[in-house]
Amino acid sequence: MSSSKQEWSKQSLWHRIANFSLKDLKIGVQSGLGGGSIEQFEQLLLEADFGVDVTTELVVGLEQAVKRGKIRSDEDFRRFLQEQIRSYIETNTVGLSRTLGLHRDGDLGIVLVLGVNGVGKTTTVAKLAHQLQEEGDQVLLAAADTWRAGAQKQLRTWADRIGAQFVGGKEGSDPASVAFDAIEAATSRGVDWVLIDTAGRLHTQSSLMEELVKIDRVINRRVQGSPYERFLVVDATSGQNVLNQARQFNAAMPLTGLILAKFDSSARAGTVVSVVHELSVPIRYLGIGETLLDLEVFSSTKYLGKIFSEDR
Ligand SMILES: Nc1nc2c(ncn2[C@@H]2O[C@H](COP(=O)(O)OP(=O)(O)OP(=O)(O)O)[C@@H](O)[C@H]2O)c(=O)[nH]1
Ligand SMILES: [Mg+2]
Repeated sequence: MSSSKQEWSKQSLWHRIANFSLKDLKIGVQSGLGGGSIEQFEQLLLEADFGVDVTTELVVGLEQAVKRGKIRSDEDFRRFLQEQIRSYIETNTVGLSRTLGLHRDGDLGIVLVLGVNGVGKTTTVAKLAHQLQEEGDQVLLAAADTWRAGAQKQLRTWADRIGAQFVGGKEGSDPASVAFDAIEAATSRGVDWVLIDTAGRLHTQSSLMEELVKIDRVINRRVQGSPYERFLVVDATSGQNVLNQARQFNAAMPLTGLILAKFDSSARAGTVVSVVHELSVPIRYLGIGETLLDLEVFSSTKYLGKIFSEDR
């Protein structure tokens, strides 16, 4: 286990939440909940970016469970929290096989990677490509970031390092045509996967979001039933703004997964819960560092296990 993997759970505010005890909550089996302490708990949930909706539901649920006598010990309390949070984050996170959970059934698999500036898109593309190549698949990286100076070179460098193929475009050229060229090249060369990196864009800039819709349209015309993943990379340290980003990108094209990058430096993991709760888009991977191996397939059991078991 790399040190980055060990760190993320330690820093988490979730620890403080999980370690909140019945004594802190002033729950008496007869007396119910103490007023001030439940507010403190609520505040902790909000600080951890669970968002207002999820926080309110959790607190109301907790109050009801206490009233019904279902929570009598710290163990009950922790189990209650764990199960509630699990119910929020478990959408279709399972069902896709192999190490990365990516299926292609003999067809060309296409992965489009989206997100706002600097969240970790290009690094994530490289990590995914590396792991697929390690499994024996051939990967082609497509640099559809024709916007930022240096973006082409950055992805090409990753491709060379990993031993993946590369298709790019001139600076300022149409990113949709890069996607088109990449899929053409992959098809004719018999490559297994095309991973398409896109430019960082603000979810509030409609012309840039339109550009994405165009890329999506080009891909959809080409895929004809092939597996096509649309992953939104978000910065796990960004808090509730992630929810706004996810809403806008998901409106531009239905996302098939979220990738929480920079999870190693995050203390605001509640974000995950509110995004999945509202949009029903599963979390697929956690980025847990800057190296090629620092990408974990998301597992709610593992995630909750870590949060609720360490350093009580
Ligand atoms: N700690 C940590 N750093 C990460 C992770 N993923 C990416 N980074 C770092 O974040 C920075 C930005 O990464 P990029 O992959 O270039 O981000 P991007 O979204 O492609 O950026 P733009 O193309 O400019 O929008 C780099 O320094 C990466 O090393 C992660 O999971 N953990
Ligand atoms: Mg990039």
